[in-house]
Amino acid sequence: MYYGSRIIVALDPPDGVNVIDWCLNIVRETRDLVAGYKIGLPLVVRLNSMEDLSILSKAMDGDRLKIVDLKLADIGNIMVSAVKPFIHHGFNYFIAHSFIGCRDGLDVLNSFLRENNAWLITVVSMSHRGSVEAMDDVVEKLLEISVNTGAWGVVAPATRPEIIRFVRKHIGSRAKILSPGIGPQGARPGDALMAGADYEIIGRMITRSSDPRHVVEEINKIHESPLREG
Ligand code: BMP
Repeated sequence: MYYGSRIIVALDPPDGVNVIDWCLNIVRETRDLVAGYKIGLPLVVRLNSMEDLSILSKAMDGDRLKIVDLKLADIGNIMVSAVKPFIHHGFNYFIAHSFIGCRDGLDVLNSFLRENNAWLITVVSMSHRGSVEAMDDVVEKLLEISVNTGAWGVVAPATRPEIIRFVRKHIGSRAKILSPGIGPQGARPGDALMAGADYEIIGRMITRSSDPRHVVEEINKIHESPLREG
């Protein structure tokens, strides 16, 4: 068993595959080398049965982060309805947008998650360029909402390390930072960790490779070096 990996693999299946078989192959090849997995709409909308999620969550080792990324942005009651089936099938971390606010929104979701041994992750800035059009102007406000809600973690972009540095300075150790945007989106493995992130969310660089296990091993090595220096 490999402890200490900072990699969360984004399981976004390509066209033309059986999505559960595709995920299971990658999970079985990498589960002893990563911190966790993230599933989202590209997988969920192609499931034949929600029961398949149990097979998938069981294949991930028990102590992995099993993140569901629906980027929820609704009233609390509706978000609770949306996460319930995933909790039932063994998933335990859920991503929601922070811009919806705490009262009757994130606070309701967070309370429900905590009662069910699950944790909230909020989005405070995104990795694509459009994030600067609105979200990045209010990152501080979004962080305040996230911290007031008691979010376990926040998503901030590996593509803009200055935002990660800002987020870390602002929240200290009150929440984890999870950073996507590595590989096809432009950031390099290790960039986000160097800026203060706790985990790097990495999809295609690993999942589209002919040897996902090897890529994960190489990224773990890169991650260990900045951490040693830091
Ligand atoms: P990839 O490494 O293949 O670019 O995938 C990145 C993953 O992170 C995707 O699942 C995407 O939904 C997610 N993500 C992102 O790319 N940017 C964000 O700002 C927030 C995300 O959740």
